[in-house]
Amino acid sequence: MKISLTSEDVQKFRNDGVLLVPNILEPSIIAKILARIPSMLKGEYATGIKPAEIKIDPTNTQQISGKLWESEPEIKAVVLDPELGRACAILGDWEQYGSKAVHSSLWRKPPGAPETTIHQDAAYVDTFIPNKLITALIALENMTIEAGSTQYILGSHKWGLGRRVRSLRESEDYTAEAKTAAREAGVGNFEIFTTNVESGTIVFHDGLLWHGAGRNNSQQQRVALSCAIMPANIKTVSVDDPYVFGEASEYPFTWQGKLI
Ligand SMILES: O=C(O)CCC(=O)C(=O)O
Repeated sequence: MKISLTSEDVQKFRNDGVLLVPNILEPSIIAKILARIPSMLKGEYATGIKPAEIKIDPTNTQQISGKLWESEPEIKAVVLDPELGRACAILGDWEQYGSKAVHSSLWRKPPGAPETTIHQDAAYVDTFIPNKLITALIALENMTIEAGSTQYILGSHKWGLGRRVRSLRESEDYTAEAKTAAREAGVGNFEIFTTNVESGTIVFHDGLLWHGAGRNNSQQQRVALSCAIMPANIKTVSVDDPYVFGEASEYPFTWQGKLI
């Protein structure tokens, strides 16, 4: 993959907390990952290694996640691609440290799957310092608004680090926790931004950005791959955590960094 970022892109990312970069992942690579999904849904992984978190309720948003690169070589080639680590380092302003992959999720919304609670990814990696995170969400199908495209509260990465949400799937009001965070940050009303995202597009978002996804009102599955990338100088401050994160040293470099 090749990701070219202009200084305007970097500025836009830092202002909004999100940046769409179209036409990055080649259709042939996407097809290989999509072809693996039926097996993954049956619990069959190419290497035999099961990821840490598997949520595959057929009527809800499905998430297969953890160190997904250890389970699926086709996914590994994408998540650990140095270009992805380099792009995140430029956007996150950590080029001197290089980048590590700390998490990856396959997000699948079958037809009818409800909204995904608006949340902050950085709240789930708070056992690492510095708590700098960029998520690269790669559309593996066209993510139309009708099919439940990702939703973002632009600028909400400036609200600071909030709490984890109670559940990504079971909220009566999927915006409730974001409303609380906005109130706590002294923000009045906010708007939710969403758009049609073409297959192969990478949407980078700041780990502090509040985001979720809409209901899939279409007849097609909606699939995306998220890659959570942090600066390679992260240290673990606590491993007493119910989530899937362990020692920082366990996580692979995706890009070695550059001398500045
Ligand atoms: O678009 C989605 O399915 C939501 C993705 C998401 O919440 C994430 O990447 O953290």
